[in-house]
Amino acid sequence: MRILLTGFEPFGGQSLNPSWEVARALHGQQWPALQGAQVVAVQLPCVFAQALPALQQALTQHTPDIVLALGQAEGRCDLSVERVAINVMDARIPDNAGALPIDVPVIAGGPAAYFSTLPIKSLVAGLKAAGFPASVSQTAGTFVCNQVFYGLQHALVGQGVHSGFMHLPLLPEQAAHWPGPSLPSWPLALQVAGVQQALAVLLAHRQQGLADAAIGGGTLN
Ligand code: PCA
Repeated sequence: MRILLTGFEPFGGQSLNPSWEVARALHGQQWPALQGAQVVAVQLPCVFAQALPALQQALTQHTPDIVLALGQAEGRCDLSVERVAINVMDARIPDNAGALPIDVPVIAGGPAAYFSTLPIKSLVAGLKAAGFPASVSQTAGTFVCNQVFYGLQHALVGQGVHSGFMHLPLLPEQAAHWPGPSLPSWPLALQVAGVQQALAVLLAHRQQGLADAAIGGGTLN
């Protein structure tokens, strides 16, 4: 089993991005719940024009069975498992190359949205059971994270790879200097442990061919 973990470079004037700090901490690591699966971390540029080519290169190079894309979501207070990626780029701040696309499709002519192919409800339940606050999020925004999530799902349609996106809170070092009202943060070690637990849940599902233990009995995931 190969797991691709992506994280983003810092953006918006920051010098850290928790998604990359977590991904790189887990690159090449082994722990019991991984059962020998390999974890490869790849950093993606926070640049609309470069993120999807970099993602595609990583998919081609590593041919993963599971992809968990990570991103920073300032203001979120838990591990945010994203349900859906939408076909729009609508930036509120410039990306790292200064681009500010407004109401532009991620992929012209593509479907309006893609659902995550991760077992999102089981993932949230498995995180909570291990003590990590987590929730399903209904929007990954309209910035580069959503673009990458959409491009990821688009690239893997019909390939049987389990893929999706999870947003992370800020790191304490970032929150301490954040302008405006104070924002929640998680220490890096806690974020790393949470993502380790997420990968354990995803692997167990993948290996056992389980359907999502959807609360309420729906069939979407
Ligand atoms: N967060 C941004 C882009 C990169 C990141 O880590 C987002 O939520 O779109």
